Amino acid sequence: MLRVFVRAALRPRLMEPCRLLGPVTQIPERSIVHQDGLPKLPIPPLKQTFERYLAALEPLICDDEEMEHTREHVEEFLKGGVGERLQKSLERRARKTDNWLSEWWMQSAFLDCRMPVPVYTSPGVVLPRMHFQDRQGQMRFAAKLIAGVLEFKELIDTGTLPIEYLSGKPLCMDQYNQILSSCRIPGPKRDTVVNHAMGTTTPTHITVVHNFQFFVLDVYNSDGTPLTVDQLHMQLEKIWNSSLQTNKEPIGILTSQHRNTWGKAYNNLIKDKTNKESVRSIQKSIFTVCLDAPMPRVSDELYQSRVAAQMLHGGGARWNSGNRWFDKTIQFIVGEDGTCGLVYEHAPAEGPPIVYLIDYVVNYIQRTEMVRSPMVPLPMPLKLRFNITPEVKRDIESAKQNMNIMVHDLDVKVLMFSHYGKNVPKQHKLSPDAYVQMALQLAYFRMYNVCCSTYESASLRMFLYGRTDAIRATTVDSFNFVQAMEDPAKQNTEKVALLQKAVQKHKDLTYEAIHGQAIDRHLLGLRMLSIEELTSMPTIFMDCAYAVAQHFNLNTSQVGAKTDCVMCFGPMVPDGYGVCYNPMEEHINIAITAFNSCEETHAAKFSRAVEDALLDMRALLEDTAKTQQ
Ligand code: COA
Ligand code: HC5
Repeated sequence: MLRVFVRAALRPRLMEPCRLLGPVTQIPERSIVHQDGLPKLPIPPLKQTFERYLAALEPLICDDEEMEHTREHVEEFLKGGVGERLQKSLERRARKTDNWLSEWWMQSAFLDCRMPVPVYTSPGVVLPRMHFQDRQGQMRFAAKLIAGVLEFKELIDTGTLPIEYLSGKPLCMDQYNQILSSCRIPGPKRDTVVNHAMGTTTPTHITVVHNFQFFVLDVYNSDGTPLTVDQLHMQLEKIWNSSLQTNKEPIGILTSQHRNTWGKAYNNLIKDKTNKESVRSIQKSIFTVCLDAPMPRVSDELYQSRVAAQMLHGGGARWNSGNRWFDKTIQFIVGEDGTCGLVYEHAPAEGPPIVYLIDYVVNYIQRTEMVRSPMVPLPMPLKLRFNITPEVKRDIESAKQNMNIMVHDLDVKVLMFSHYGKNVPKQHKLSPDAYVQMALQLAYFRMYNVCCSTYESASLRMFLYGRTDAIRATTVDSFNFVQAMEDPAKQNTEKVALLQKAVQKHKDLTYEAIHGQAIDRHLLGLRMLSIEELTSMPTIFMDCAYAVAQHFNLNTSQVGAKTDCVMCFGPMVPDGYGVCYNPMEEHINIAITAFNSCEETHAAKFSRAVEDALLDMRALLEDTAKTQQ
């Protein structure tokens, strides 16, 4: 039975000025007000957070004196009254708002963040390679994809998406209202996100980009029905045929700039009325489809890594980086050689709703045949005009240069680990997610002989408007396990026992995180309030240990999909790795990124270390199980 939810955005959101939601005019009657039943994000007890913070630091800070200093700072914070005062303020904020964190999180994690969105914040998704090999196939596929997304949109609009669950608890569905018809807008200091899905006139067009040229494609007939696959196909053909020139200015590449730079360039760009209207049309559109030019062919082994890079940045100014509007929340990318996937601007939503949409659309594509429908002549899709003034031209040149630097700097390796999947850890009664995390810990330790601060995303969607908190995967127990694996004097039974303990610890941390009891967002809240309410920053946020704890060399996330796709994102720090994995029942897709400008990191080497770690861990479990029989 499908349960329905009410568009959460219909209720007034306190403290959410950063989301410029359009005026709400239609309030659909819904039978079950799912969102209203969701609990509010709690504020963990102060003492608990700091006990857990000190425990998290233990494997990371080897210097006893430094650890002692931090203990003193924590003690002073807890006993000197400052902690209590901030905690009380936080509790007041929680009482007054639907979610005490969401505005702060939106600002600090996304809108205040000045790095370019491609590579630094926007994740990519690579779909399995499709069977088409030419332009016809590309058009047919793109037409089905568009129709599939429109069918999914209908579920969002009517509030009939099935409610998702985690650990038996219903999840907040609000993010689905944010992923279509929305767009990030650059500002010289802070960005905003506009969402046109709730306005008086909701958008009825998508943006299609081909050879750097942008088109408005109306995807609904005048009676409100969506265009059929056949009709969409015809319209895409028209777009293709009227954008054959390949010498156009890649205006979209402006959106890949550092946000301050883009903020200034944006104001300059939209001074011109035609440019302003064209930009508004892209921002208002439901989503974007990028029909990409063919990329250089690579071996089958490198194919997935090449496509992951194409999703993250487009391949550079010469290739498809200008065939994007990186501020757009969802951009589907379809190439001629069977390449397809997407890049999405992260501010409005987490990966799981995007992946749920993909699973739906892939299923739609598989079950849909193109049926010839009676052809009502449709108008030619409108090509968006841009007046390229010398200043805009200068901004485009600078964006091209910076994009090329970014492309050269990103090191991507996709590991399609085919030896086993969730099945093996499950057979050994271990949580697959915790098990993969321990493999990452082992790989890192083998490469660097130390452990590092590790971030794993945990969903907070059990709570109204919840986004994420962090599971700090490096623990005393994970450290004991990886050290034992490298110690020839240790018996296998002991190694297995340490693995089980480390996995259990990870499971406990996961449980705490998804139930709103992790430490990172609480610390963020206390720090934000310190800025707002105190004259000086408490020493807990100023010491070396805090800096080490925040420097996530391993930036990881599990995003499970039904579709055999690869999810990817860039590292969080200059000397770190981004690791996104999709554990399937019998194999695991893992995308690893690093920066070439860092001599210490190497995505392919780390990938080999992860593969070895996963193989060694299975061998350890199986050998030990055999000897115990
Ligand atoms: N023995 C046997 N099976 C076990 C087990 C055990 N000890 N522990 C877990 N399992 C099973 C589970 O029942 C589950 O089964 P399923 O495959 O049939 O669903 C499966 O193994 C997976 O469980 P596990 O690996 O423990 O974790 P999880 O899938 O619950 O994921 C998180 C953990 C942290 C990833 C998840 O809680 C979460 O927060 N996901 C969202 C992350 C996110 O938002 N990422 C994107 C950010 S943009
Ligand atoms: C399509 C997969 C997207 C995964 C994106 C993701 O995991 O983003 C994390 C979100 C968060 O708040 O934890 C951030 N991270 C990339 C830094 C892990």
